[in-house]
This record gives sequence, C-alpha cells and structure tokens, in this order.
Amino acid sequence: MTTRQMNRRSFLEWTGTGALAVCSVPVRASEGVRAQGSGAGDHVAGLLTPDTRPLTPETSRSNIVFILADDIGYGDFGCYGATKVKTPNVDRLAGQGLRFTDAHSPSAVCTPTRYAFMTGEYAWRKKGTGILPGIAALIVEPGRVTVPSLLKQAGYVTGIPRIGSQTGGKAALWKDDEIADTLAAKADAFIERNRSKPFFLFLSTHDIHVPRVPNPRFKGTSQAGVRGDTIHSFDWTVGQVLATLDRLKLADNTLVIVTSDNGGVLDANGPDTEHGGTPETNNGHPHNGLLRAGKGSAYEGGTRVPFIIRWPGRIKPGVSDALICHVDMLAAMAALTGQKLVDAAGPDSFNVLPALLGEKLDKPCRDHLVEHGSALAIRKGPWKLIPANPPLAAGKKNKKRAGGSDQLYNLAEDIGETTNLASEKPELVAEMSTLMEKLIADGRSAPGAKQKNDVDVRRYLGAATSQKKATSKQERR
Ligand SMILES: [Ca+2]
Repeated sequence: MTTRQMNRRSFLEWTGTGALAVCSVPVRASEGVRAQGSGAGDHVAGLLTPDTRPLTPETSRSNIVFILADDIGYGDFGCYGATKVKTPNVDRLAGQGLRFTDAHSPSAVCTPTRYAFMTGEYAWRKKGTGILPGIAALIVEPGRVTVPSLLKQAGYVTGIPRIGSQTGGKAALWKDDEIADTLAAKADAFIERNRSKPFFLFLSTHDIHVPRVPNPRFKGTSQAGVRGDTIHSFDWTVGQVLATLDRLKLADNTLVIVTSDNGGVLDANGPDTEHGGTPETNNGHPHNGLLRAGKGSAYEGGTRVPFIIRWPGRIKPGVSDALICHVDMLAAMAALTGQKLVDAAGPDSFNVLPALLGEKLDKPCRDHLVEHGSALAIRKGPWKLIPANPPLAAGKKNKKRAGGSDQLYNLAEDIGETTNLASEKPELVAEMSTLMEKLIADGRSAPGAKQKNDVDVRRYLGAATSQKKATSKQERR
C-alpha cells in the first residue's frame, strides 16, 4: 500500500457539477470557476442564447452521467473483444445501450482530451494544453462555455466547489488502493443527494492509469496482470454507479456514457513489475484490439476508444459505426437540452446527438475529424491521412522529425493501418491535406464564422518529444 500526495493526482470533487476527477484539466476549470467566486453558469450569461422553444422530446432534463476512464484502450472491455479481463458491468451497459466502434478521444493523452471535452475546442488550438500537473494554472478561460456551464444554464445541478488541497500536506495524502472506492462512494453520495433534480455527474476515474495499484480484492483476479486487475476495478466502479441508479429508480431517466480519455498503453514508466502492464505480465491481452500503436500516437490506437451510451427507452441497444469525438459533447448536450450555442462556443463541436440516439442518418453528423497524437492526422469517411512532417527549417536541429512520407490508410479495409496507400492516391492525399490546413487556419472545424487560434498551430507538435520527457512524470498524464 502506498500513499501519495494529492498534488500528483489532483483529487477533486466538484460536488455541485458532480464532477469527480483524477486528472488535470478539470482542476483548472474548477479553479477558473472558483476564481470567479460563483458557479459556472453565473459567468456565461450572454454566451448562450436562451432557446425559448417549448420542450420537445429533444429538449431533455434527464440526468447525465459521463464516466471517463484513464488510459483504457479499445480492446480492454469484454464487449470490445477482451477475453483475459472480465467486464460484466460495462458489458451489461453495452448490451442495454449503443456501443460505438469509431468514437475518439480528442487527443491521445490526458490533459488535451479533457480540455477539448470541456470546451468543444480542439486542444491543439489552445496554448498550454499539453500534459500538465494537477497544480498547473487555469487553462480554461473564465467565461468560456463548458459542458457543465451549459448544463447549469439548463437547470442542472452545477456549483463547482472543491474539497481537499492541491498543494500537498497531510490533508492531501491518500492511499492508492482506496482511490476507486473513494470515488465510487462520492459518486454514490452525489447521485443520492441530487436524486430529485436534474444532475450531471462527470466521474473521471484514476483507473487504469499508472501507478496501477488495485485494491487487494481485485489483485490477481484477471488473466492480464495488474493492469487487467485495475480494469476489473474500473468495471466495479461502473457497476456501483449503475447499482445506485437502479436502487434510486433513476436508471430510466439517466443517460450514462462510459468512455476513455485516450488509448491504452503498457508500462509507460519503463520496466515496472510492481505495477504491472508489461507485455509479459499482460499475457497477450490486446489492450488496443487490432488497432496500431496506442496512447500518444497518431495511429488509431492513440485516440479510438470505447464509447458506450445507455438511455433506456430512448436509445435502442445496438452497435454504431458513426464517427464521433468527445469534443462533440458540448454541441450534443446543447441540443439535448434545447440550447443554442453562440458562434464562439465549441468551435470544433458537432451536434452528434442524432448519432448518440442511434437515429438513422441521411448523412454523418461529422464527416471529418482531426486526430491529435504525436502529429495531427485527419479522418474523412474511411480515409485517414497522417501528413508527412514539414521540411526542416533552417537552423533547426530535430532532423528526425523533418520530412518523411505521407501516410494514407483506408480504415474500412485496414483498421490496423498496415498498408500505406498515399502513393496510389495522390489526389486524395492533396484533398485531405488541403482540408486539414483549412480546418487549422479557420480556427474552427464546426460550421460558423472563422476564429483565431490561440497558438501558431504546427501540424507536427512534437508530442512524441514531450511524451518522452513525461515518462518520468507519469502522474501528469
Ligand atoms: Ca490518460
């Protein structure tokens, strides 16, 4: 059993929004709100256009529970093909809901994914959204429309106080193997407390990020080492939330989403027999399924993640191959609650609500997606382009990252990105490259007036380099 300081983990409770988080970005979101001395909704007035239309079936006040796992890969749940770990609760949710096969985290690492989820803006447009420690300064500017501020506007429970300390000290100490139990208990209490109001619970788990320290009752329960045991711990957490909803008879009136903040990774800290997750201890469990690479990568293993949504009576159980991304949650939640986003809000957020509801679509809710891994890549239909690095600028040293070749894959036929078709389809490469440049230059990718990026966006962000630096600081991710 180990004890760590909170400032390495950022243990939060946003009692009001119901956001329980072990991650970086929501820390700053809550700090921003706290700095205003008010709930999130208090300072977004004017950014949302009140929708005066009467409530329709599309303007819901159902509860929303968004469970975000940390580092769970595309192949880590039974319903996505895993056999060496057992995830009965997640699988039950999938059986009762819609399971997506082409859902993406906005980035291949933690902090930028969470920024983009909260704001509906690709994190690579925004300064300072790389991997950050829990005590980093605010990155979501006060006043910006976020998922919780939007939902508060719609009458959901949303004050955002925080408990505990971010800077250490005895009050900030906690035990690794009790984190999952603590978060589940707090989620349970939040739901119970707000059972009679519309609520939004953002439950951001520590599992299955390193250091992987499952509670003793999960130790040795999987056939995929300690990493597998922490997947069991995550599944237990999902089961606790579902049981609470059942007990309070809220399940039918609650939309539940389970997903992950980026792809899976083995042993990102280097050899680590204590905390598991080496290829040896993983026992052949394919944590990212058939996808190429994993966390941090521009290949599909970096951002294609499990995504399951359940809403009894509203969403027919099944499987969807619609292209969606966490960055779309802002626009989808706006549509769900009958609110219209102003132009500046959620510049990369598409209303994917029809896809989430499993409706038959005449055209996709989004027909392109910029994937953010060690490089920027673009999806369009089944096609994916990872453009070559720009040529090396004079005086620059990082030769390894200069030049190279364009990579074009047809994911419908080649999900593992094994066959580069760039040389066979130069027109398509040029078309997709032009589209990506436009989506970058416009400061937005969703419909609306052009905006200005906060940074001079480079297609190749050097994420692989910062990833290398971060290996000694895994808690930041
Ligand atoms: Ca992560």
